[in-house]
Amino acid sequence: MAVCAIELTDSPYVVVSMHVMTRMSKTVWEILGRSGHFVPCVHSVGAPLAPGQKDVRWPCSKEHKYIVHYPETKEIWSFGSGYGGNALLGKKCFSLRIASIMGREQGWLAEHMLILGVTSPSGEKLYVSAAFPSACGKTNFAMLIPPPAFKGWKVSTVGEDIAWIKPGKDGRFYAINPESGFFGVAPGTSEKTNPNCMAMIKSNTIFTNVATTPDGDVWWEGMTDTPPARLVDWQGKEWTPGCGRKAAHPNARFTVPAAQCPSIDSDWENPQGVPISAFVFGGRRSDTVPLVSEAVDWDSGVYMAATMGSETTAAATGKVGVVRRDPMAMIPFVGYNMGDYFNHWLKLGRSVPRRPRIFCINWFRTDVNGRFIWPGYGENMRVLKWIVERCQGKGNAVETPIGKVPDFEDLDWKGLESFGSDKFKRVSTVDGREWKRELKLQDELLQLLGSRLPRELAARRETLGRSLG
Ligand code: TSX
Ligand code: MN
Repeated sequence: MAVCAIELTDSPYVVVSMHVMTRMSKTVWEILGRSGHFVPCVHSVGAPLAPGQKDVRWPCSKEHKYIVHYPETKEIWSFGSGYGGNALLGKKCFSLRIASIMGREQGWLAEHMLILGVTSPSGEKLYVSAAFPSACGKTNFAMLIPPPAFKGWKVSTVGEDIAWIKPGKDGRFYAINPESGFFGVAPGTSEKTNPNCMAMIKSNTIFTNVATTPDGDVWWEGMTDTPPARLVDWQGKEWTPGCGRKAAHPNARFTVPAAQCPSIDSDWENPQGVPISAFVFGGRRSDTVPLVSEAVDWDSGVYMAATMGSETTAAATGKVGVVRRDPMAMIPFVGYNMGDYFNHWLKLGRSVPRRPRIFCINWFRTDVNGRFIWPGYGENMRVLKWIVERCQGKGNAVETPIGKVPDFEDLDWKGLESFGSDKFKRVSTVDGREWKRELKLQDELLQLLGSRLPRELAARRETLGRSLG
């Protein structure tokens, strides 16, 4: 499924980062020969270093930034930005925006999804692909470590950001991770939230906009409970715990080879991809959306994915706590009309006989005091196990107007006996009043699509409205 691309850049930062993120090598020239096809990418930071300037931080243009994609000729031109997604053109620009156009033309999907494997104690292995908007812990989920009570269960990582998914000859979808590295958000990453990741970034890692310690190590908010007494912050200034500034930029990053991931899957570089049994869509919602639900069929699943949203967290842009719709976590990345994109999903799914089941998850329901009810992190394995069992035709579920959900008894609670059925109710009830309001909010998104809204999605909206009364 690989595609060749060539990026010209004036940034050494981009060169070394691309070496981690892609399979940059002489082999590309051999594959291309004299006439092979490649995606041409040009990048300039748009701000030359002054003669003799040795600043290790990269420059960028203050006035002009253009990140331009040409769907017809599949070209990418990026000017004026040094930031990852705008400069490492193989990532969002190519693997999602241009690739989504290629996928539409050629009958496959380029998705903003992690890919993970779940192995049960019996040795049976299933693959799951999942899409989350930002601030939902996608990288943490891709590298999940099951709780001690789940002896014999294993989660392995194929990718944590992008999946290319194609129909296989056996009637299943197969997915590859087109990248060879992880470009992850540093703040919040710790031994508690993602021990696999902390082990992974001990070597061969490029850190961007993090703080540094006097002994030359790195630090960011959330890495340890107590910050070091003295740091140099992400802008090179002296920093102490009480100074009132963030030590690391909130979007500080690590760039690390995927091969260093302790949970990397044995088939992560299989050129055939891995067979996908389930698509999972998530969001950050304090109410309404249950812990987990399964769509009744493909079209309902696409509706769920198309209307998924997250409550805003950072106050940087607009209000906190309002639902922002981000269908399939692809709003910034689909290279063509969004209605046509949903239609592509609907049609492609119909053409694949052994299409995956579709699930929707939400780790973020809160109680009356605003505290998270679900423990999250490794405990998400309980939800993942139910998803796997559903795919195997084993797990039990009860029907609700919005889809199938597990009863309390349908999840495995061993090792988490303190999480009683009343707490479970609070994370998983489907409230008719809340959902009627939710449908009204979803209408705002569907209306934006105008005449490009696929008939199937309009029909699903009608069905939901009727079943909620
Ligand atoms: O990544 C997260 N995941 C997925 C992990 C596999 N986060 C971090 C989100 C921001 C990037 C979560 N935060 C998750 C989660 O499942 N759940 C929560 C909410 C939460 C936060 C803190 C606690 C519990 C849940 N703390 C204690 O229980 C002590
Ligand atoms: Mn991403």
